[in-house]
Amino acid sequence: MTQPKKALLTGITGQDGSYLSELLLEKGYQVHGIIRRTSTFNTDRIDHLYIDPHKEEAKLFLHYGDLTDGTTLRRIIEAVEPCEVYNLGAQSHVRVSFDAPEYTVDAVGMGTLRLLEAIRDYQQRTGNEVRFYQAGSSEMFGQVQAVPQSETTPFYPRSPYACAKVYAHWQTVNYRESYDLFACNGILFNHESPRRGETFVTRKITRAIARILAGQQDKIYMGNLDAKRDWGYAKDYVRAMWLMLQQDKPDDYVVATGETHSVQEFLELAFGFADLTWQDYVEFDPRYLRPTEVDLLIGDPTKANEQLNWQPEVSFPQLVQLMVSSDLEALGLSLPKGKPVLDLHDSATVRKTTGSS
Ligand code: NDP
Ligand code: GDR
Repeated sequence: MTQPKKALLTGITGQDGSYLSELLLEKGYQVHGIIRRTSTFNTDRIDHLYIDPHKEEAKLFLHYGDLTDGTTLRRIIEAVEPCEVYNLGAQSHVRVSFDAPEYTVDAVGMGTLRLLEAIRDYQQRTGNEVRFYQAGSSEMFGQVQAVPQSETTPFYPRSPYACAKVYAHWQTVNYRESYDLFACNGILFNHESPRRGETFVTRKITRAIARILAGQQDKIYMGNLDAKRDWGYAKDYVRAMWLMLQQDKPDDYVVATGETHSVQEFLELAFGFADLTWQDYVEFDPRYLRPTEVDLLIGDPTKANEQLNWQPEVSFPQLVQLMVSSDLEALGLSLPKGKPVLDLHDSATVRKTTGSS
C-alpha cells in the first residue's frame, strides 16, 4: 500500500490553516499541524476534521510547538518527515503589530528562518525533498509604488508585521537559491470568510450586523473607512497555496482578485444585505487607526492565472453576503425575506443582479 503524502502546517488553527487542512485531507494527505498550548481550547476551526489519533482512520495529527521555539520545530519535522510544509503561523494582525513589534517580528520573521533552517538540515541529512510554502502578504507592498501590484512591484512595508513578512519573503528566496530548496512565496491579498478572526475589519462588520439585529450591540466603532483592499475568499486562496507546491519549479506568485473596494463600500454592501443603513450604526474611534496606513491594494494575479491555472471563484458581493448570512445564522437569524441569496457557484449571475461596485 502506498503511504499518503504528509503535510505539516504552522497556523493550522487559523482561518487559512483550517481551509487548507480540509483541502489536503480531501486530496488524501495525512495532515500534521503545529498548535500552541493555550489555557482553553482554541481548535474550533478544525474540530470537525479531528478524529481520535488512536483510531485507524485518523488523518489529522496535532503537535505542540511555536514559531518562537526552534528546537521544537526541528523535532517535529524530524518526527513527521513531511514532504510539504505550509508556514501559515503568524501574529497576523497589522494594528496589533504596532503594539507588540518584537513578538510579531520574532514569530513572523525569525519563525520563518527557524523553520527554513530545520527543513534545510532535514533535507540535507535524509535526501528527502521538502517543499515549502511561505504565507507572504500584500502588506509587503505597503506604500503604493504601482497599481496594480504584481510579483515585480517593489516592497515598501508600513508596519512591523509587514517588515517581518518582507524579511521572511527574502529568506525564502535566499534558501531557494542557496540550498536548492523547493520554496515558494505566495503574496496573498486580503482573503476573508465566515472563519475570519473577529477583529479583522470584514468580520468585525458582519459580526456587528448580526449582533445589532439580535439586540446585543447598538454601535460599531471603526477607524479609517477610506482604505481600499483587494478582498477574496479564503477557500479559493488555499487552493493557490497547494498549486504552488505542485509545480515543476518553485516560484513566487501574487494571489488576488484584481478588484479593489474601500472599507466604506464593504460597510454599505454588508449593512444593505441586512436592510440596515450603515451610517446609523458606525462611529469613529481613533484607536483603530494605524500610525502608518496602507491606502490602496489591488493585485495583478496574471501569473497565478496563467501558470497555476488559478482563478478566484467567489465574487465580492458573494463573499460579503456569505459572511453576513453566516454571522446571522450563528445567532439564529437569517437574511431579510425577499433578499436574493447569491449562488456561490454562479458569479456571472451574481455580478449581473447586484453589481460589484
Ligand atoms: P490567523 O490569524 O487566522 O491565524 C494565524 C495562525 O497562526 C493561528 O493558527 C495562530 O495560532 C498561529 N500562530 C500565531 N502565533 C504563532 C506562533 N508564535 N507560533 C505558531 N503559530 C502561531 O491568520 P490567517 O489564517 O488569516 O493567515 C494565515 C497566514 O497568512 C498568516 O501568516 C498571515 O499573516 C498570512 N496572510 C493572511 C492573509 C489574509 O488575508 N488572511 C493575507 C496574506 C497573508 P492560535 O490559534 O494559537 O492563535
Ligand atoms: P489588514 O486587515 O490590515 O489589511 O491585514 P484588517 O481587516 O485589519 O484592515 C483592513 C483595513 O480596514 C481598516 N479599518 C479597520 N481595521 C480593523 N481591523 N478594525 C477596524 O475597526 C477598522 N476600521 C478601519 C484598516 O485600517 C485597514 O486599512 C490583513 C491581515 O489578514 C494580514 O495578516 C494580511 O497580511 C493582510 O490582510 C493582507
